[in-house]
Amino acid sequence: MYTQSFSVPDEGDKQAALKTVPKPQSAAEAELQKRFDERIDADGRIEPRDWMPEAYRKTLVRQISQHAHSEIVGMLPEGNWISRAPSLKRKAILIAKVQDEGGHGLYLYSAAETLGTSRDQMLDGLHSGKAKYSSIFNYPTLSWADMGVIGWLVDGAAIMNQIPLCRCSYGPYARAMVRVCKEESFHQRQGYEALLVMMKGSQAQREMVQDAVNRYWWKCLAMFGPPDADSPNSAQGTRWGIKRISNDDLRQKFVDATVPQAEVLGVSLPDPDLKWNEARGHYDYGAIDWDEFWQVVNGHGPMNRERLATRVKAHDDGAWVRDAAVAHADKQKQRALKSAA
Ligand code: FAQ
Repeated sequence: MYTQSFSVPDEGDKQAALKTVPKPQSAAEAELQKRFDERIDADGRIEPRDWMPEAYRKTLVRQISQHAHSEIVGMLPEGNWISRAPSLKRKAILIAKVQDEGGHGLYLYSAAETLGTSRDQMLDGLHSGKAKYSSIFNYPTLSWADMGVIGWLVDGAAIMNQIPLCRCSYGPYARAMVRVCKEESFHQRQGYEALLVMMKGSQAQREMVQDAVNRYWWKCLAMFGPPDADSPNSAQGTRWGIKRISNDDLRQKFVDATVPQAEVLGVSLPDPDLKWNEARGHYDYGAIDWDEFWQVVNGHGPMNRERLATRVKAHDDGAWVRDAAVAHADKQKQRALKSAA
């Protein structure tokens, strides 16, 4: 259930690819499909109780659950620095940010549950290694500057990708994204501000920031997903109004927005091919290492094992809380039955 339920042939022919969605069987289903298509074409919203094609449902469960997993696994690299924050102010900000990411995971699991999948099923997918989560969280956080760079670049990339999702065709996902984006924008600014302070500090601090930028830049570009030509889910996701802007277009927007921010900060971006292209009206940038990306996505990044092991342990350690909540709910039910009798 965590991978695409229908395969899109890599023929470079998007129309042919769209035809792989199974056709409705009965006249009643054909009518429902027609209404669904009309609503999508009119840029309307699909809500949990509306009829929807199974492939649309599965695609949303795949994307929303992976997004939720990314948020909660994304708590780990920064959580690692809470006890080592350089001041009370930075510690309070970091705790708030990490808590927000946990909250984002919860809104997203709830949104995915409206599609008829349980949280346990989704977590099983994550813990067994079947479900994906964002590649970016499989890298270590080596210095305090990584906290600033994650805010500036990782949250910056996340916002770039998530703003169009506020207009996604599935109502609960789109609504969750509105709040998530507001919070992410605070995350991005706090990271940038922390870096500005460090860049005005000592030479050692400036070098620490540059080192963090060097390590994270290319990984952030890969966060947007494979190039459009190698993105099997894009054509159908776009047709269904889930995806509004393509992986490559979002990546380009991110580069264009980030280069001037790097100049203000006084850091260089580690790409000798990065330069303004007057004819395109965009920055050109160098080649992304897609082999490394797929290695990481397939579980072989520097921190994949540790991230999953930490998540599984946290889940197991929390079993008593879930058991206590179930026992409490059972007691309340018994009491209600007794007083009704
Ligand atoms: N990492 O055909 P496409 C955050 C997979 S939240 C791992 O292009 P699609 C907040 C993809 O799933 C960051 N896997 O797929 C935060 C698919 O595999 P599948 C997460 C990736 O869905 C900040 C295969 O490659 N954001 O950072 C990645 O059309 C700081 C082929 O790809 C979201 O999840 C990747 N980077 O487009 C937290 C946003 N990219 O499933 C803490 C919602 C691609 O077929 C601290 N998701 N893959 O087996 C999306 O917008 C889309 O799912 C994309 C991928 C754009 C990620």
